[in-house]
Formats: sequence, C-alpha cells, structure tokens
Amino acid sequence: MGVSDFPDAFKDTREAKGVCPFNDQNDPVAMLLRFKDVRKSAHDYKSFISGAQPGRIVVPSEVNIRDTRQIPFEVDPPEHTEYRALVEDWFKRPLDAAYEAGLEAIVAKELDRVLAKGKIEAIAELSLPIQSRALTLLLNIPREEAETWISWGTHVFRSEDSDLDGDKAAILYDYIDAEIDKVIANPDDSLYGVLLQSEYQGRKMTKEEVKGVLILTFAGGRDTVINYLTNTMAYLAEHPEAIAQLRDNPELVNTAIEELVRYFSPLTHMGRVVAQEKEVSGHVAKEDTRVSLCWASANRDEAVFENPNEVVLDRKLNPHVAFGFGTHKCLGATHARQLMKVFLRVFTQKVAKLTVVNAVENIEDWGEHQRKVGFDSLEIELNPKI
Ligand code: EMZ
Repeated sequence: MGVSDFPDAFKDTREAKGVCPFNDQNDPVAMLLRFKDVRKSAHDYKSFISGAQPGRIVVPSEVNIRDTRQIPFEVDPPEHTEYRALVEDWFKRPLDAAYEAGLEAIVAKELDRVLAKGKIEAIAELSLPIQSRALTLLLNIPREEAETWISWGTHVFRSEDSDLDGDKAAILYDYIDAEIDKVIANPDDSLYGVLLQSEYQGRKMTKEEVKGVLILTFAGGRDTVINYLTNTMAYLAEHPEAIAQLRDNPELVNTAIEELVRYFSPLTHMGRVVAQEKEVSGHVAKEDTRVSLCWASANRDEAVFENPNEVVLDRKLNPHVAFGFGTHKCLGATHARQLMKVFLRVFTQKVAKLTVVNAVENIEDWGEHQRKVGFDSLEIELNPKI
C-alpha cells in the first residue's frame, strides 16, 4: 500500500449492517454508514438535531471542554436559518477575485520558502502555515496574526496525549474573548467587528454568540484543511503524472479538488442527537441517544460511486458529502474549495516533482474500525520546476 492510499475502513460493516456502534465517553454513537441513510438523516433535522447540549454532536463529544454553543453549527431551524443568513455573505467572500489573489499570494510565498529548503516536514512547515495564513483572509485581519495560531499546532482541542485537551481549548477561548473585547473597544471591519454589529431577532449579537461563530471558524476548518493539503501532497508524490496533467489542464482542477476531498473525507463523521425515535437500516435510534453521519463511509458507497476506492481526477458524477449535506452543510466550504483550487494550481506550477522521505500515518480509532485520515508527520523532498 502506498502512502497516498486511504483504504475504506467501513466497507464490510456498511454492506452487512449499515450501522456501527461506537462508545464515546459513555454516550454511545450509532454511526450511519450508507450514503442513502447519511443523506436522508442529514436532511431530517427535526428527528436528528444539532441544537443539543453544546459539544454533544461532535464525536468525540466536547461537552466536558466546552460550554459555548457554536453558531450556526449547533442550532437548528428556525433559529439556524437566521444565524446562517447573517454569516452567509461573509463566508462567500472567497469567490471575490481579490480574495483569490490573496490566497494565491499566500500559497506562492509559502511554497517559495519551502522550495528553497528542499526537504521539509509538510504539516508543520507548509500545511499548517498555509491554513493559518489563509484564515486571516476569512477573518479579514492582519496577516501577522497567523503566527499566534501557527504556534497552537494542528488541532485546537487535541494534543499529543489527549483527544480532548481542556487546557489547550482554553487558550483558544481566552484568545477569542480578548479579541472580541479589543474590537468592542476599537470597532473594525473584521469578522469580529461585523458580527458585533449584526442583528439577530432585532437585537445586537451577544459576545457569547460572536464567540460561538468564531470558535467554529477556528476549529471547524483547521485539522480538516491541514489534512486535505498534506494528503494531496502525498497523492501528487505517488502520482507524478497528475502534476503535469493538472498544470496543463486548468479545468481539471475543478473536478480534481472534489474527487480528492471525496477520497480523503477529512471529516470522518458528525453526530446528531435523536429528538424523535427513528429506525435507520434496522437500527432503532432511541430518543436522546446519538447517531453520526459518516461522510467518509458514504463517500465510498459502491451503490453511488463507481470504483469508489480509486482517485479519478476527472470524475463526472460526484455527489460526495465530504462537506456534509442539507441544512448544516459546511459554512467554510467556499473558502476551503478556493484554497484547494489555488493550492493545486500554484503547487503544480512551482513544483516539478516531490518525494516522500518518511510518513507517519494518523489513524483514527472508531471502535472496531480504524481509519486513516491523514498523517502525524510527512517528510517530503521538493524539486522546483525550472
Ligand atoms: C467543531 C467541528 C466542526 C468542533 C465541521 O466541524 O470541528 C471540530 O474540529 C471541532 O473540534 O468543535 O467545530
């Protein structure tokens, strides 16, 4: 198996049963594995709610390390609709040409820096800095602020010894509190400033609500984007022909990013709390228990995808759910897609070839299933295109 192979961890259980139990901190989760069930349940926000106790829909549950409700992520319609409408335009800014040019400048600068070095550890030296610097555009704040976030490492809630690190999470919460206070004192046109001026149900957004949007913006697109970038480099290292193909056919980039995100599925699944008892693929989901929508499994479902375990860069029909589905589909997807496109474009223009020197896989443990989601470390050697 090559380093860029990401096996389908759920195939047998998906086909045999469709549902897989997983015990998370004594609050069990029934993982729904089939594409059809995942989409149908994502759509059914009345039975499978997001607006439960803050942190409970995340697996592993964050109820012990978080009280703030992430907005609009942990709210359901009708409230969700108004919150989402408040932030929707802001999160569509990545479509502006100036934003895209900003992303391009960030990726080009980071790549030039590592190309001069030749050999790097791709996560710490490239994926994390790119993700953090790109986030300054989404927040509309000075580029230097990224240095602080880079120092936090890949995940804001996880550390080397713990999946749920309360101390580390507190760094993010305190940081956001302090930033909100600064912007209250000196209003600006950052995401903080815009949210503080926004009105929800006819009154100004509270500090706690603004914090809820910001925690989501920081945490939701961090390890996922970092894994996507790193995994893409592993793929290009093992498929050198794709570098030239993508460079020579710019339109291929559009289908390629969708295919790579389907194949990698950086977010394995997302939970919901059962509000009304429901049966899904023979599993009776009892009220107040949890289910999860396994995007990673759905994205390899043979009932929907031909050759699901192959990366087909020009795949035509690709209704993947890597960014979720329905009401709660990823708010940051426009930013992520723009970054993914710019990254492929700039990378293939500047890099002739890359080689993996050493790879340490990051394997997630979901009860009886082990899923490769990315790398803990990926050392690569880069050769510039002259
Ligand atoms: C939550 C989640 C959002 C959660 C779309 O996903 O991302 C996770 O990485 C965070 O831990 O709090 O933001």
